[in-house]
Amino acid sequence: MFDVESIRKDFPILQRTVHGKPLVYLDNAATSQKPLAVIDALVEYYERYNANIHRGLHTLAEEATARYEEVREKVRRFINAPDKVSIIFTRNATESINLVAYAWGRTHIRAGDEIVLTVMEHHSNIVPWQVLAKETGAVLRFVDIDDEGRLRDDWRELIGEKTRLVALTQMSNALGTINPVREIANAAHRHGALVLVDGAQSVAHMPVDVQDLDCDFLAFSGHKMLGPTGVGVLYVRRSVLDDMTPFLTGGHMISKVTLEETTWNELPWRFEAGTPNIADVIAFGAAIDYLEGIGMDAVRRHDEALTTYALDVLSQIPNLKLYGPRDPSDRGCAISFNYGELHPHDLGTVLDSYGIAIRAGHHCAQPLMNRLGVPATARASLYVYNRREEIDVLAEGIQEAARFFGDVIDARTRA
Ligand code: C6P
Repeated sequence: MFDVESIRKDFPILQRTVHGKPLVYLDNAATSQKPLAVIDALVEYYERYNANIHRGLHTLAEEATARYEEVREKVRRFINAPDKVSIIFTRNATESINLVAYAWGRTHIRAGDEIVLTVMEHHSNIVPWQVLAKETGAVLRFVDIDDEGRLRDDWRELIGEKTRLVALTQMSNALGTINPVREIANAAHRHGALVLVDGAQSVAHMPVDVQDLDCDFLAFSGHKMLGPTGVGVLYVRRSVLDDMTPFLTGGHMISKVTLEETTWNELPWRFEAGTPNIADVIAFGAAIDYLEGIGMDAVRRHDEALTTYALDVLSQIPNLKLYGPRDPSDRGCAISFNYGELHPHDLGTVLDSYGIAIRAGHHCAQPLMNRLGVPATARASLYVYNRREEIDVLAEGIQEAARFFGDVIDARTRA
């Protein structure tokens, strides 16, 4: 049974006040809060078995190695990857995508090849491909969106004989849109192209199954799904992984080094150079346990119900423009909006004074903002511990801010 009140008790930060008001945390698309189980796992590692992994023969090193590698298996299960060696730990989704651009892109993309992206991508899924395209002479093509922020059907024409890679987000961080990844992957594969899914938002909010999506790469971050910062995941289809060259080189990713040459370590350690983020990976395992305890279907149902409520309440505020699909079943719970001429930064600052944390800005999606014709939006993004009352507080806060700035503008006009 999904019980938001008992979930809230697991998150110590939700007890705090901000500017004398109870914290209303609605910036989950940026990073989520952490349950005690995750915080405890971090403390336990440093208090009881802090050691480097894969190197030492002593007890602490063996314990740390076992706990770290257990998380690889947990991640495999969580996204239903067929093979544990397909799971590579990175620092974040951004690094995961860069790893693909370097370790696969540089050896597989040539002048004239096409990489298909969408206009709703986060900068992390645009910039690495721009850099690669500049280096190789490849061409980037972008799928456009319709008025509700859904992908237009033009991907059917854009994906063709020249396409080598289709890289797209499964859930937009700025519009909430959930994209038809499986259908797009089928089209890409028919043309011999690979598919990279940016799962930075989706993996935290809905069941994601790489076999079902039939993707070749899936990139995501632990910190948006209750885990600590500093842990990312890259899933790579096994047959593709065998054909990739290392990204970062140095310790831990080698098998044998002489003064003349080096042979690589086995998969997946070949792609994890240097001492990894041991403590945070182990605590990320606790985050996965926590989410599995709730159940990802239940997480999705909660998100959808709360999004339905939020869209309903927010759409009743005059002058408030909502972005993204109106049908909650087509979207996640990152809800972007603008109020009249009010700058989202001003709105965000006033909301903060009421204890409400939202994000205001371009959400690292400047091409999308250009496409929408706005410099920025305000964004409220929800998660497992949010409840309806907080949406009401948000709606009240927006209206208070509107009154405040309305009065300021009136006073200026009178002066
Ligand atoms: N979006 C947001 O406030 P990192 O920073 O590497 O953990 O995640 C990057 C990233 C990639 N793709 C999508 C769809 C994302 O939403 C993000 C992170 C945050 O929207 C921080 S900019």
